[in-house]
This record gives sequence, structure tokens and C-alpha cells, in this order.
Amino acid sequence: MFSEKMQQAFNAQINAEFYSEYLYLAMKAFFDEKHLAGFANWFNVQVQEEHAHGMGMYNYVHERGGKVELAAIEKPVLEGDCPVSLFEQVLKHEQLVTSKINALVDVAEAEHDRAALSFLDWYIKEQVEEEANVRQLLATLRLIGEDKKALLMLDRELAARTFVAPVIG
Ligand code: OFO
Repeated sequence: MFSEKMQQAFNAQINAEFYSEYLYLAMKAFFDEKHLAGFANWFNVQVQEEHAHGMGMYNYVHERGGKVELAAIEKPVLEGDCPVSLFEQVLKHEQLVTSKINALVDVAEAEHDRAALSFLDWYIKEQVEEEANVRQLLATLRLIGEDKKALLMLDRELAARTFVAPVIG
């Protein structure tokens, strides 16, 4: 039985995942504008990942016999205008998403919804990976500092990132 509370909490998280997609699309646009194609590619992969995260929950709500309700997606606002400040924002954002997933798990626990708990395990692990990847990139960017050559080398490296559709749940 998929409770009303669970349904509402899942719908809120669907919105958060699609907001992440939108935020990263705004960041891709930032780097496209600067002709940093590798960074833009990295964010394009993020966009696709977040879409997959949102759709994973969308499909799950249906699978449980619930109703998907899509809310408005907030306008993304970029904090800063350099790679370091944007990646700081990404890290802060992913930490926020982690806390939202944890809160969703709390609802599943309170509702004694074992199926939802098992489904959400994938998202818990994914958040650990998301945060670790961003932390790593942020550390590299801080090391690079004002070195343009190193920044272009990193840009070339990020151009190689490809999207692999995740198997969720
Ligand atoms: Fe969906 O993991 Fe990022 O936000």
C-alpha cells in the first residue's frame, strides 16, 4: 500500500530531481557561452543523470499505483561567475539533495514502507557518489587557481565524460 504521505514525498522529490536537471542545464549554458566545451559536456551528462533520477521516481510512483503530480520548477540562479564558485554551488546543492533523500527515507520509515526503503537505497548510494565526484573536481579546480593552461587541460578531460543510463532500484 502506497500511502498518501509517501506519494506526496515522492512527488516533492521528483520536483527536486527535475530542478537539479534545470540547474545543471543553466550551468551547461554558462560554460557553452564561455566556449569551455568539456565543462559544458560534464554538465550535459549531469542533466541526463538528473533526468534519469526524476524519471526513476516517476516510474516508481506509477509502479506502486500512485499518482504523479508535477509541480512548477523554480528558476535556477547561478551563484558566482567562475568554475570554482559554480562547483561550490553544485556541492552545496548535492548536499541539499542528500538531505532531501534522507528525509524521504524518514517518511518511508515512518510509513513502514519497506518496498520504498529498498527502492531508495539506490538513491542513497548515488548521492555518496555525486558528492564525491563534485568534491574531487572542486579540489582540482582550487589547485588550478588562475592557471589557464591547466584549466584548458581539465576542460579537455571533461569532454570525455559520457552518460551511462543508470539502472535504478
Ligand atoms: Fe539526483 O542527484 Fe544530483 O541532484
